[in-house]
Parts: sequence; C-alpha cells; structure tokens
Amino acid sequence: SSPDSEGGTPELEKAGLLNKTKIAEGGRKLRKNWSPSWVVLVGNSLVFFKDPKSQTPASWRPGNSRPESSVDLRGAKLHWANELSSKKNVFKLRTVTGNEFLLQSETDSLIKEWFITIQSVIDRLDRE
Ligand code: I3P
Repeated sequence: SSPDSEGGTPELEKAGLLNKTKIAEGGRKLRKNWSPSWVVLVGNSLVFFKDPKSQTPASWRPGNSRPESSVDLRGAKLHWANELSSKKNVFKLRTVTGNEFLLQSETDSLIKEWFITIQSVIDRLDRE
C-alpha cells in the first residue's frame, strides 16, 4: 500500500457524477428522489456532495466543501439492481446500518467502473 494508506490523508479512489436516490434508512423504506450527486470514493467511505456543478475532485478535502452525506463501506453489500428501477445501469448499495442507495449512470462503462471500484474497497475491508 502507498504511504497515504498508513494514516493521515486517505486515498482518493474515484470521483464523479452519478444519479443517486436513497431508498431506505435504517431498514425503513423511503420514497425515491433521484438527483445528480457528486460521488467521491475516498478511504473507506463513499461521500456524496449535493451541488455537482461546484465540485471538483479536490472538493472532498476537509474545509473545501460540506458533504451531503457519507457512507461507511465496511460490511456494505453491492448488487446490480435493474429490477428496482425503470432506469438502466442501476446498482444498490446497502450499509450495515440498513441504509440503501441506488446509483445510476446512462454510461455503461462508467457505472461498471464504479461498481468494480466500490466492490474492491468492500472486499479490502472484508479482508482486514
Ligand atoms: C417515482 C419517480 C421515480 C421512479 C419511481 C416513481 O415517482 O418517477 O423516478 O423511480 O418508481 O415512483 P414520484 O416522483 O411520484 O415519487 P425510477 O426512476 O427508478 O423508476 P418506482 O416507484 O417504481 O420505484
């Protein structure tokens, strides 16, 4: 692992624009409300920013921008979930606390990359 993974600033794995909706909170179903979100995968967390237009890959850094919410990927589960939406390219992320999110992109290659990258972080945390 690189020096940054040993403490201090966590590693930025990936950042980009995805469509997002939360569908459950603590196991309780929520009404869908799709919106574009600037998504940042950093360290063990997936961090969501509300205003994609004002974001850059550096925006997650402390002090630069306030995240809308953050998801701890330890113990999380990822599944393709096209049956849960009329949209294409949808996957579901479920946290250990029972929060569930759908993430989506119109671009096949982009959503596949996100799936693989998030799954690799989950797998790494499972091995720790
Ligand atoms: C929902 C909205 C969502 C849709 C959802 C609808 O209606 O159209 O975009 O999800 O479908 O209920 P509303 O705006 O009135 O809440 P998808 O785009 O993912 O299909 P669903 O209820 O079948 O999940």
